[in-house]
Amino acid sequence: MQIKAGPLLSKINYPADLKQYSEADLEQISQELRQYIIDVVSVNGGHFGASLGVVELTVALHYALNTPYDKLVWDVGHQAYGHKILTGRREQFHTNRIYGGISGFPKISESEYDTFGVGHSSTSISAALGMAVASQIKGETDRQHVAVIGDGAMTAGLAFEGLNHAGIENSNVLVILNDNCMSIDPNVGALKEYLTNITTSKSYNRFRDDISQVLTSLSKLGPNAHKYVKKIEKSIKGTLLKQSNLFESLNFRYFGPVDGHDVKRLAAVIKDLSAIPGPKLLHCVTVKGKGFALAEKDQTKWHAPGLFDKITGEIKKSAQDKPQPPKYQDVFGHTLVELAEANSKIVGITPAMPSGSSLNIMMKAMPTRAFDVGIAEQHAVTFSAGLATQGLIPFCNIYSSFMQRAYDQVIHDVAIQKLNVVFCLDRAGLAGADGATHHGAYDIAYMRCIPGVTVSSPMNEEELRNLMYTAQQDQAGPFVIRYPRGNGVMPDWKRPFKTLEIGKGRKICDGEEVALLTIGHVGNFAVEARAELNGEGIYPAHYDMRFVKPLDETILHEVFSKYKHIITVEDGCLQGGIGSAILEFMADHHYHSNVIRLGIPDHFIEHGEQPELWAECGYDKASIVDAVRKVAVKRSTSNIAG
Ligand SMILES: Cc1ncc(C[n+]2csc(CCOP(=O)(O)OP(=O)(O)O)c2C)c(N)n1
Repeated sequence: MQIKAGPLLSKINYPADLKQYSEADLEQISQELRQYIIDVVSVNGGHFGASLGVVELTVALHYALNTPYDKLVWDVGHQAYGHKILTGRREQFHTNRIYGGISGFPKISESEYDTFGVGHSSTSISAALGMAVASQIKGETDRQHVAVIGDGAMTAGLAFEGLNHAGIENSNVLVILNDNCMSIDPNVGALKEYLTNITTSKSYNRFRDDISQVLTSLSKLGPNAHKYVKKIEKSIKGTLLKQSNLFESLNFRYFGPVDGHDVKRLAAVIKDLSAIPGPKLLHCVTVKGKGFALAEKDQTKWHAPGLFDKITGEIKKSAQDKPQPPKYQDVFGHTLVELAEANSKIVGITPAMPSGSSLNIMMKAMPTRAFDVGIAEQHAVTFSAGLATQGLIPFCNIYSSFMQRAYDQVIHDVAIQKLNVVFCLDRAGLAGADGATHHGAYDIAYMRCIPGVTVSSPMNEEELRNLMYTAQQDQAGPFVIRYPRGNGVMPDWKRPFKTLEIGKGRKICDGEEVALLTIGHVGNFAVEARAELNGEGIYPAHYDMRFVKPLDETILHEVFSKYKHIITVEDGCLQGGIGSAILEFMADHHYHSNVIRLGIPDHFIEHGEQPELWAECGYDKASIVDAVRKVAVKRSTSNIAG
């Protein structure tokens, strides 16, 4: 459905069109841009509050800078909808995050205005610095390089690595700190408190007013501008900045805090800052969800609310006539509290995803035993390792794709020391509309090669509970439990705990000729496929492997002895996945069966609904049916229970 833009916005296809308008029009343009985002996201879904919060900043940046010559890097990129709309993609914006449509994040291959592909946080300063140093080397010293980073993203170590380096390179980097006090959930940590202090401090506010006056007059001063800035800076440093400023101490010139919703002033400040060489930081205060009252009020809920009625604000839920199975994340959240009530050693850790992982359930029930550590996956893992050295049992919950950040910590800090950390990897497998940056495609491969790590995946809610129960009893080193985004299959999921034998899978049914070996939730696709195949007189066996490592060798010996064709199914990359592990087993034990592997192929999978992506990759129910049909011999009756 095509949505109509307002009268000014509809004439803006590129930043050059925006620049035709006078400063006096910028407020109306911002308003129209905000409305357009509301109109489209309400019927299409996607991230919401973050883009609303930077509408004015987006307009000001494209008005003041010379994009795409000047390089603009958005951190995370979930706030870049306004940027997309102003840079040639207004007409396609209704396809945002839809299969085959534009990406929900900036992407180099999509537009020359997208200078850097993002999705994972806190990369913008390093990337912008790389671009700035490249410009310097190429002699393009008039080019600006701007990183827009949120206060949440600023909590990551990577952001500080970028600041630390930028502070000694004399290149043109402007960091715009978009401070809205929010991550997805309320932002956490000492840095947040520091930023709040600056924002509310009287002396800094006076400083802000002084600097604003200087900057306003600067544009009229032309080439002598630097001299004046230096002079003013010196006097300010001598007085106001006596209370030391974190960014100043890293050699950045700090400006702000400024009102991030005053578009005219922002445009003027950004223009003026462009005239100052070297590393600079503009502290910009915004409200997440600005302009949509409900989103301003409940910022976590409106981070990515799904479809909603833009007039009433009612979030649309599909009506279901019977009880639905819960989300895996909620089974994790409730089960962890249940386990922690019985075992005082259990603690919970999340790097900035309390709502997304449902660790917020434990944070509420047991605030002293559950920790949101900020967007800091590496720290989350090593912090968990430290807790484990003291005999606690950390359940460290990290989205599979974000865990990629903390790989060395898993090996170096946890596995080599054989520490008992339980890693719960949420969003394992194809994650859906967030696309390639967010799919949890690699964890089976990257975890199973580490010595001493148990790697498991539940086929349903009960198995998830039992794996968590087993993991806290197991004292044999790191224990990984991977599970997907979305719902399980058991409305009646709260069953009594059972200890599972490590490295033991289960036979779901015997069969003829063909055996399906599945890991995790995709086992349910195989159950559905079998039902269809049975109707055609085809009877594959089915085993839920449950553990990738250690592999159930008893099952594998049985399968390789009994079946001609073995089809492995996994919601993970084929290279190095469980199918690969089974091929290794086959070679090591000199079996010669026909092994067919279904899983994620060796290229990056874009965005779309999960079922669309499962089908594309060839491991949804229909693909399993096809794979079995190709090798199986039909018969009309069977004495084998399906
Ligand atoms: C490495 C990594 N961890 C976690 C996330 C999930 N995530 C997406 S947006 C976000 C919050 C970012 O907060 P902030 O930078 O302040 O931006 P805001 O949404 O407030 O505008 C988080 C935690 C991510 N994208 N990347």
